[in-house]
Amino acid sequence: SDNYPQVKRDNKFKKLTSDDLEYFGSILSPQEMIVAKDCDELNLYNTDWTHKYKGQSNIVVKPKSVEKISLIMNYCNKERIAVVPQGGNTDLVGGSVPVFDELILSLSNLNKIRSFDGLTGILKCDAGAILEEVDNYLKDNGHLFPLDLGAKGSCQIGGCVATNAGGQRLIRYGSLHGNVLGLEVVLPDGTIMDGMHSLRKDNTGYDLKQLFIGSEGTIGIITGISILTPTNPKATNVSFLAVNNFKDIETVFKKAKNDLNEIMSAFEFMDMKSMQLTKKHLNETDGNISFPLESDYPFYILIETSGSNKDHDDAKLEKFLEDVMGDETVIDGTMAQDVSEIENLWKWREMIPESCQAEGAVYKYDVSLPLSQLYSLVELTNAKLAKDGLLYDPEINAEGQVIGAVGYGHIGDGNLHLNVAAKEYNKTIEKCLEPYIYEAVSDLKGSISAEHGIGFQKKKYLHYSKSPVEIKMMKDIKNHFDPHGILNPYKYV
Ligand code: FAD
Ligand code: 2HG
Ligand code: ZN
Repeated sequence: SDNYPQVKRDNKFKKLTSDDLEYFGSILSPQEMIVAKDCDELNLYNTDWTHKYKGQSNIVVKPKSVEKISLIMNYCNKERIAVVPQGGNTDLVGGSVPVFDELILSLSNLNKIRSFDGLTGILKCDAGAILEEVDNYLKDNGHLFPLDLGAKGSCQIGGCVATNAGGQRLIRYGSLHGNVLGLEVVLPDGTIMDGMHSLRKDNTGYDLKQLFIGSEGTIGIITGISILTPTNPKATNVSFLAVNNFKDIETVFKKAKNDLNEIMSAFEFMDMKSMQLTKKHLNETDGNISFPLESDYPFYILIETSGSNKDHDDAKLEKFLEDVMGDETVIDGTMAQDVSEIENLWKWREMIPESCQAEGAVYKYDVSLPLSQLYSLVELTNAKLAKDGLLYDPEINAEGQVIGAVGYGHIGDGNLHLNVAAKEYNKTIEKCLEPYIYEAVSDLKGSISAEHGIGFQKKKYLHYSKSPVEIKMMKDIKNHFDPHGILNPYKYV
């Protein structure tokens, strides 16, 4: 289709035969396999979350054990059958779905918690465990998962590690590169690497697990994760604020780092247009929820604090809010009073991705930029869309196919999410945006992916963020682990 430019199926990969199906059937039960042409269930595994990419695989295997995964990989490697590892399929760069007829290896049946140590906080679990379920389990045990994101109800721990997902708590707990203590990985030839270590300190040579964190399913199937989890802070506060311009967000952020310091656990921003799209979408789908503030403002900030002493946190946050509202940096705001209000405020932030594609399509750019220039990319993009005559406006340009470029994201990490909401995916819009946006990011010395990865979408654009020497080294690593290139082909490297 239009979204698959200039890629051809690589004929070195075998087309599945009845013998292959028979082999899979000999090691998997009927519940561990989906094989049927065009059935609805298969469609779900073939289609990505944004409905931009659609593969044509006729088979999903869902093994219940690491040993079965090992047997399957060993067989696929020998037979040159291409394989796409799939977790919760919430990937936003087209990485989790096949491009052609690759076999889909879903981790969803490998979903147990293996062990938890309440003293050290070290959790060991299967890759297919769902983030929200693991987080709930940990909360019952006085801890929490050091990563939180809007897709928590579907995404899997293995998928998060495979993309090195960042999310809303990174500002507080750091990245998975720091929290993951060990991994169990099935290599492309079926070898099981048992690295489920539980040591915080282990300087015995190359840190092999790091290669798999963020590898996006290109060099191994992650089957087990050992991770350090923090104790669950008992007191949580969330405030939702409005400011007049982006510069004021910087001011509030600087002050929050100083005054809220160790209790700050999230600092997110949203622009007016992203909230307008979310209002529209939530009105249509969730009539019970009303916008937290009286009117529209140019920018919004969501600040979360979490600590161990409610009175202490309340006092700090109240003083902070008094200051920023007193000098009118913050022009309006509200604070959640209980757990359900906290959830409601977060909803306004977490529903933006879904709302941006409610009109049919969305072009997503997930970039790191120097903080002071972070929002300029949204302005540049809207100007470019207007110049190319693509912006919809009922009075001036009723033919326009683009609703607009919106900006939001994780300010604390210098991570902008630029979403271009459109009515459909088409080449004209794509040509207007790419490589324009990647060039702009590169000029500003940013990264073309802050947290979602490269996948299929940004494959052509890796050189905007990596040097030729770095790309060569990445290819060497890929070839070392996967000499036949069977794992997640056509993507990344
Ligand atoms: P999938 O989408 O299934 O796969 C992701 C990639 O990893 C694919 O390349 C796949 O081949 C590979 N893979 C999956 N499982 C394995 C495995 N066990 N072994 C090897 N490779 C594997 N990301 C952020 O970083 N921060 C956010 O705040 C954030 N918010 C999101 C909000 C929404 C609403 C959505 C839809 C997505 C969001 N994401 C975010 C995108 C993010 O990448 C995923 O949510 C998550 O990391 C993917 O997990 P998953 O289990 O769905 O993996
Ligand atoms: C978020 O922070 C996610 O909400 C998704 O990373 C961002 O959809 C996006 O562009
Ligand atoms: Zn994000």
